[in-house]
This record gives sequence, C-alpha cells and structure tokens, in this order.
Amino acid sequence: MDVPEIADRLASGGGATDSELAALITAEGDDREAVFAAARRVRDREFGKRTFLYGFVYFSTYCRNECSFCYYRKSNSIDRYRKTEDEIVDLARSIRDSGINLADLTMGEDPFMIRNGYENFIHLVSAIRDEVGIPVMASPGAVPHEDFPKLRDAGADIVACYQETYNRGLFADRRLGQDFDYRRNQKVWAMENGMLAEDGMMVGIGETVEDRVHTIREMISLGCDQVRAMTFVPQEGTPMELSGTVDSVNELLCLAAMRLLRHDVLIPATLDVEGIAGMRTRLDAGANVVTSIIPPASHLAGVAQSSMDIEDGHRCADYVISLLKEIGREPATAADLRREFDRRKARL
Ligand code: SAM
Ligand code: MD0
Ligand code: SF4
Repeated sequence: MDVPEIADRLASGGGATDSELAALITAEGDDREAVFAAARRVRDREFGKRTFLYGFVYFSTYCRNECSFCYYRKSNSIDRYRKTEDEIVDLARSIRDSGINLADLTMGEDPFMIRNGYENFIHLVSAIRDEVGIPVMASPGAVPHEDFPKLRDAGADIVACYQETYNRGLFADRRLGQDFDYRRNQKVWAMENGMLAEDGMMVGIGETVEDRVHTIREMISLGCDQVRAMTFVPQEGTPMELSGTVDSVNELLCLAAMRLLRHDVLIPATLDVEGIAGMRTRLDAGANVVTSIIPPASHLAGVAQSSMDIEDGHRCADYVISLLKEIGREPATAADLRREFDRRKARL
C-alpha cells in the first residue's frame, strides 16, 4: 500500500479504509516518517506553533477499582495519599503562576471524594474555579449521569475518561468489573451537559492492530474534542506486571492517525509514559498539548510513571517551556486555552 499517498489524502480531508489505516499505524522507515510529517503539517495548519500546557494534579490515589494495568488498583499494597482541598488549591495556584494553562484534577475512584453524589469532588472543582480561575479538566473516573450538571455548574470545562479500548472483550479483561457502556457514556454525558470530553486508548494491553483502528475510529466518531493514546507501562504488584508492552512508536503512529482523521482535535503529548524524553517524539507525531506537567516538591505522583522526572524538576513548567522554545514551538496562555474551549463549547 502507498502509505504516503494515504497520509496525504487524509491530510487534505479525504478518507481511508480500515486496512489503509492499519497500514498507516504500522508504517516503517520512510513511510513512517511521511505519516508523521503529514500529521505535523495538519497540526501546524490548524494551530500554528502554539502548544497548550496541562498541569497534572493527581490529588488522591485511593481507588475502589481493580483495573489490571493500574498501579493504583485497590488491591495493590502501595502507599497512598489524598491532598486536602486547601493543598490542592495552593497547588493549582502555583501551576497557574508557572504558566500552565489548565489544572487536570485527577483521582482514583476514591470513596471519600465520591460519597454523597461526588460532593467533595464537586466542591473542589468550584474552589479551583473561584480561587484560582484557570480552566479545569475533571478526571474523576466514571460518574453517574445525574452528577454531570453539578460538574458543569462547579466549573469543569472538560471531562477526561478513557475507554482504553473499544474491544468489549478486552475492556472486560482490563477494566475488571466495570461497565463498557457506562464508561463510554461519560463522554456523551459530558458533551450533552455543555462540557468538552477527552477519550483515550492504551497501546500494548493485548489489542490487535485492527482493535487499534476500531478504537481510533470510535473515539473520533464520538466527537470528543480531545483524544489520546498512552503506551502501557507495566506496574509492580499488578496482574499485568510481567505481560510486557510494545514499542512506543505504536502510540506515536496512533496519535498521527488521530490527527489525520480529525484535523482540529486536541492531542496530548503525555510526559507520563517516557518522561520529558518523550515530549518531542509525541509533538513530532502531531500532538499539540503537553500533559502530565507536574511541579517538583509537590509530592504528587504520575499514573503510568509514578515518579519519573518529577522531583528533579524535569516535568515542571519552566523546563517544558524551555524545551518547547528550543524546538521552535510556543507555549499557549490560559487565556488562549479559554478561548479555544469557548469556541469548542459553542459548537457542541
Ligand atoms: N481513575 C480515573 C480513571 O481511571 O478514569 C482517572 C485516572 S486514571 C489513573 C488515568 C488513565 O491513566 C487511565 O485511564 C489509563 O488510560 C492510564 N493508565 C493507567 N495505568 C497505566 C499504565 N500502567 N500505563 C499506561 N497508562 C496507564
Ligand atoms: C496525563 N498523567 O496527562 C496524566 C493522566 C488524566 N486526565 C491524565 C493520564 O498523561
Ligand atoms: Fe482506579 Fe483509574 Fe487506576 Fe482504574 S485506572 S484502578 S479507575 S485509578
């Protein structure tokens, strides 16, 4: 198959069959470079050099769930923490002052935060809105339908809830005991309630290339404004500790496919898989947001990489911004992101 031709066709707004997409996300050598170059071209046409910066605030690592890939699954005997609301507000303030555009309020499905209709979580979101005033992403896990209006009223701009895979059998094996449709509906309910949504896939959790194509198509057709891929990182003490993973180039090719399929979607270059070393490759695959930026000395963890690059400051705003400038890209401001979100919300 002529992979450069497929990439160019998608870049100019044409379509592709599933087998063409499969060729695209398994491309090698010069073909692979052509895919990335097409994705960058589309990204720069849509967004210029501007890159959004999201701060990751993993404020509670308690969780009632048992996802087989996750370090924070309930039965893993690890040290856990839950920050107080005051601590989280202070963190969000320092994130804002360091030039980060958004606070991603993330937790495990923590019984303390979700009781009484997500009372404590909702309160936290409104505290960030009122006291810090930067855009907010809510990543609380799967939330009942009736609680979405409260999330919106508290000031959440975008809800993140990653399906990981649209293969139902694989989902059941990985997100043990969780309901596929309920999780899928998180994105729908967020958008119905006037918030943006982020969907995501994991790469290297036992899926086939065809599963990846199917998952990318489903995420794009749901109409989410942000989509991501993360390579699975094996975690100590979990059932998948020894299952191995795949080369992260597979993730990069999935990011490029998302960019080529929906030109103006927001796509994260996460620092949570390969640390700061992985930022450039992801941007070069067509990403336009840097996520999982974490202030040093905040005693906050990552998810896939719980500690990599955090305490030495290599996942902090200053460092990310200096590297961005080195590669000729520009950090966006919180006001830029606010405008971007408002424009997207108006389309919902
Ligand atoms: N607990 C909430 C949830 O599951 O939706 C929000 C946070 S969760 C920890 C965020 C995401 O991190 C997961 O949806 C998954 O995509 C990703 N993740 C978790 N463990 C991972 C791992 N070992 N490797 C790569 N990504 C992982
Ligand atoms: C990230 N570590 O952006 C974060 C996290 C949750 N909304 C995002 C997986 O990579
Ligand atoms: Fe809990 Fe989220 Fe980890 Fe699943 S991925 S165990 S819901 S923290």
